[in-house]
Amino acid sequence: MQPVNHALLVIDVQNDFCPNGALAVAAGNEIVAPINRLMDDYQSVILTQDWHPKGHSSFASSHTADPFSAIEMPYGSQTLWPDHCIQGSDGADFHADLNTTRADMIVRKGYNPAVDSYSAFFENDQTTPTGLEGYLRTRGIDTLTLVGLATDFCVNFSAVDAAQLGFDVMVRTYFCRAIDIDGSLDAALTGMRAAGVKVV
Ligand code: VGL
Ligand code: ZN
Repeated sequence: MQPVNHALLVIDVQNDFCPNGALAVAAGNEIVAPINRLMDDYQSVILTQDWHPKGHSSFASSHTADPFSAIEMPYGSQTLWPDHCIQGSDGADFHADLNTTRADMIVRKGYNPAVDSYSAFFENDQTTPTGLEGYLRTRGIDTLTLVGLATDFCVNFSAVDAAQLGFDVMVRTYFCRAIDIDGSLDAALTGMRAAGVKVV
C-alpha cells in the first residue's frame, strides 16, 4: 500500500477514448481492468474527465479544418479533434468497467469553450488553474502516479505540469495508451523525462 501522501491520478478513461469512441485511442479499453486492480495500492484515487461543451473551440467542426490538423489560438498552437467528450453524452462517461467508486475526487476539464485543457492542472493557456493543485496540497498529497488516456496528450500535459509544480511524479506506461500523431508519443516521453517525470 502506498503512503497517504501518494495518490493515483487516473486520466480520462472515458468511452470516447476507447475503441468505437469519437476519438478512439487504440486498445484504450485494455487498461481498464489493470487500473482497477492498481487502485487497491492507493489510499487516494482521483479521476479526471474531459468535459467539453458542444461547439468547443478544440473541435475541427468548429472551424473550417480537418480533425488532427492544427490552428493558432490566442494561447498558441492547438490540435483540432473530432467532437468528443461532450458534457452529458455517453462518450463523456467513464468506461463502464472503470471502478469509479474508489474516486475521492473527479476533476472535470475542458469546459471553457475558448480554451482546451489537456492537463488536469492548467488549461492550455498554461495559466488558468483547474483547482487540482490546491486540492492535492490541502490534503498533503505531494506524490502522484499517473495512468490513463492518452499518454501523449492529457497524461503528458498533466505529468509535466505536476512535476513543474513540485510534485514527485511517476507515469506508468503499462496503464496508459497513446494517440501517437506525427511522433507525438516519442516527443511526450522525451518531454516528460526532461521535466523530471519518472516514466516507467
Ligand atoms: C485528450 C485530445 C483531446 C486526452 C483530450 O485525454 O488525451 N486528447 N482531448
Ligand atoms: Zn478533449
